[in-house]
Amino acid sequence: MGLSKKQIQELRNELDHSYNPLYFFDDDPDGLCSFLLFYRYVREGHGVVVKARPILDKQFLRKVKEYGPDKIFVLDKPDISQEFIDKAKTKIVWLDHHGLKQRNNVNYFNPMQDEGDNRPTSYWAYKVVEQDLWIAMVGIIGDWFLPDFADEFAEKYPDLLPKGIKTPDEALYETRLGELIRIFSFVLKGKTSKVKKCMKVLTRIDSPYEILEQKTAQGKYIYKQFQKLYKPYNKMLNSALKNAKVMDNLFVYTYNSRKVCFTGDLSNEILHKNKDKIIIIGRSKGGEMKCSLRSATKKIRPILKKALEGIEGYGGGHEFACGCCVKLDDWERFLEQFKNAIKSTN
Ligand SMILES: [Mn+2]
Repeated sequence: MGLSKKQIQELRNELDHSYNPLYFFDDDPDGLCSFLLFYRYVREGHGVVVKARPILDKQFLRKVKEYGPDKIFVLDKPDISQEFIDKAKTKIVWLDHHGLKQRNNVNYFNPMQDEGDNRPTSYWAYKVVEQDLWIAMVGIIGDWFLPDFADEFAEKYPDLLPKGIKTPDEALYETRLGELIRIFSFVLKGKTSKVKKCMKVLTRIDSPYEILEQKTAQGKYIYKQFQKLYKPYNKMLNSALKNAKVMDNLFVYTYNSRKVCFTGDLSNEILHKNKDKIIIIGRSKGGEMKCSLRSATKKIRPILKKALEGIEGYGGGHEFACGCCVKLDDWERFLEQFKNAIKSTN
């Protein structure tokens, strides 16, 4: 069920009555595409990507001051601090699909109001604006969801999404639409100034082919920024596939701190190639191992919970996709406990 028609209309109304909106959004394709959908509908305002933290907090008040918006839209962010809301002194509209939160003085839209409906933010943003289908598809499938209008898209762009694709996983790794999603995902990993430039360029691109086939100067620019980050990623992917520790059904690969964090992307792609395994990708930094965990069939959240017992660390997430952080001194013990937990939760 998700958001009602009335709520979608209300969101559209908020956009129609804003002349200088400020958008804060999550740093993944779902967040970026939600922003692009709204921005391209209003054609005014500014976007700020909220990187590497789940909460929009007082640190971002200076952006409010800088742009002096008449309205703030917060997209795909799991949380906003009450302090930010109170001090922004601007109307806030919040569209998200993570767990429900209680905050005062915000106009809050979350499909989770109906239990279990966590369709991506860009799915709802598309319902609001009803334009730029290709951007909506990038955001939605980038969040591992195949929407009801995927067929309509396949009809219009059969070369990007062939008919018969039945899972987001296939769409991500076996189609040209998947390549486009990776491009959107990787341009967000660059330096802030480059990310800003890419955001701006993306607000003006009118067709996916401008990027995929580098048909315009703008499309070429996006593609080039993508490649700068995709090349080192690919290197690491190959190294992971070659050098990982594989124990029964567990695939573990760790690497030392680099400037760019690839753990999420690596774990997804490695899972795609090893569906029978549980994947753990860790990045060690500052005495801690930060991990992404993935599985196709085995619920890993309860396993992770058991494995963390008595360990200095924390973690959680979805049933088949989790994250955790473990002190390096406890790493080997954590892995042992993880292996035991797999066996005891058959
Ligand atoms: Mn999302």
